[in-house]
Amino acid sequence: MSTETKYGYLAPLTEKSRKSAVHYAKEWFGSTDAKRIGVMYVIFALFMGALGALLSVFIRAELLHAGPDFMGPDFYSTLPGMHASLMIFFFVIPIYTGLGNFIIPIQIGAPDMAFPKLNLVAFWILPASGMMLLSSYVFNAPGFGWTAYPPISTSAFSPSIGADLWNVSVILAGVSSTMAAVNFLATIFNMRCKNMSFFQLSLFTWAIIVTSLLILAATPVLSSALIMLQLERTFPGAFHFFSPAQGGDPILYQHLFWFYSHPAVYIMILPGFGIISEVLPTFSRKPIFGYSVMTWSLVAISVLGFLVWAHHMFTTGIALRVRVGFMFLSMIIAVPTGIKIFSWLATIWNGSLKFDTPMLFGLGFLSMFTLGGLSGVVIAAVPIDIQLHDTYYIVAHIHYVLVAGSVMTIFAGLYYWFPKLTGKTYHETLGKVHFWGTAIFINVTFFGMHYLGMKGMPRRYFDYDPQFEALNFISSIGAFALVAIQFVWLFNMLWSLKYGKVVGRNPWKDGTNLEWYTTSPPQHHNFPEAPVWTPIDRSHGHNTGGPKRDADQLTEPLPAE
Ligand code: HEM
Ligand SMILES: [Cu+2]
Repeated sequence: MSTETKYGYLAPLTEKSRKSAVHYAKEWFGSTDAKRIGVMYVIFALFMGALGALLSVFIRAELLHAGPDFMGPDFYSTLPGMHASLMIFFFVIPIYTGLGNFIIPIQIGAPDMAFPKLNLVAFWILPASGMMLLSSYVFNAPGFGWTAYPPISTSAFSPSIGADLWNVSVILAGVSSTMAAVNFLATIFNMRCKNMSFFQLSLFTWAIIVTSLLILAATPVLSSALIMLQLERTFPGAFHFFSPAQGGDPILYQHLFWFYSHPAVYIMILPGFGIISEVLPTFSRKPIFGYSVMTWSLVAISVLGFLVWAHHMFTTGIALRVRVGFMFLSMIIAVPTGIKIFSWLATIWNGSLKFDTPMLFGLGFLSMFTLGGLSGVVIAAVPIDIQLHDTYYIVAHIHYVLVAGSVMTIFAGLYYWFPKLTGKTYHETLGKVHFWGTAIFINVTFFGMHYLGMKGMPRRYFDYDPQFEALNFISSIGAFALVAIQFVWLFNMLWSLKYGKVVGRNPWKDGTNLEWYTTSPPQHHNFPEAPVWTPIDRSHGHNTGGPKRDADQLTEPLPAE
């Protein structure tokens, strides 16, 4: 076996980089291969996610007991916003972009992304803007949360350069994400292999299409709001869009911000829905239930996602009839989401289930994300939200959808595709330990927050009333354990890179999409020759054998495993 077939895209390309680690690294940093860019995204996002987790440990350490413990209120105030910015803009969104880069071209049978150089630029913007975000800690990090509402975010109340750095960094992250979205759309629209029509696409590919459309439509609105904010910060004499003292309208900022940021919550979950729609069929050994309603519900969620933003603004004094409209639309989003949940349940129903780690994360997602969706419907009700807005109930909601939701799907995807990315298996028992620890500690950390919120504990505060101590203590212990158990995962990945068993093309045996028909790890340009897709009945076909593909199109016959 040549090194290229054995190590695929991981193999050094030149004699020089074979001999020197520095050259090999340089080759990666400048590579336009979507798989290498994808891996760089994943590693970078995991690094930023680890920093975000560190900040959450600081938060929970301070809240372990009532009264000041470790830090002052000024430093504390920077933590929730920085934690959220790191997690949203630098962990969840980019890690999906990374997995998409790796998997999408392969799933559609293309050799690479449509614009490889744009792809590389889009990636490198992120470390630059990430450094900007972090360096704001050197110049007085802002304490205005991830939402940066004026007037607190104007120069009168947040004069530090740190606040400017935060702002510009988030604008740049948006630019990067827009570039990636354009690239995904161009790739999927133009580079599908023969016979791969739109309704033959995998649901992960569909999820990336819909997410990219959301990014294209929503991100420019966030950028506009932040650019307006920056103009007002830098030239306070000349611009006053938002400062009420000069006749500006702070509520206008909230409309612009949430016009992006509600769709953004779907930018942070739809690719995860896509991953789950790959994992559940593979480990249930059945095709996905209701393929076409699964695609249309993605579209419906994204359209409705643009019509609900003011549910974040129920307490800002907007007219009641407007609030009621937004309340109904918000509740209606639960319908297409429910369609997905029930279709996933129907997918596993009567399947012959295998409980490998990706499946455990898939099932964990299904049960726990639903709780987050339910609390969403609760706070979508105007009278209830007036009570619960800006309390810990919202923190509970966010974390059930984003940690029990998005993060569970990310791990499902990382375990599912680990053998494809590396050509090795991971350690299954360690994977299971990681899953159970994560699932249990998520609930220890976040469940009690529902009660704290209902009792009136406000979010983003440095201290709390002593009556809230017991639940806060439990939550903090849960959070420390949740972070600690992630080291099991890290160890597993590193250990398996070296000692994992070498795998064939389709290690799960029941993977049906094109990534399971190329080598593990795939070669540069993914396939030796352009593959030809044999159309399958996506909803009904029995898929244990996978779609029949012209085996001659691949250099080696499909393995018999
Ligand atoms: C049935 C679906 C959902 C409904 C009806 C819903 C409803 C709401 C409402 C009304 C709020 C504002 C509460 C307030 O501040 O008073 C909210 C906040 C939030 N939701 Fe949801 N939600 C849903 C699903 C999701 C999903 C899927 C995600 C993410 C994956 C998400 C992420 C968030 C975040 C991050 C916030 C807090 C934003 C902040 O103020 O920092 N939600 N949700
Ligand atoms: Cu929302």
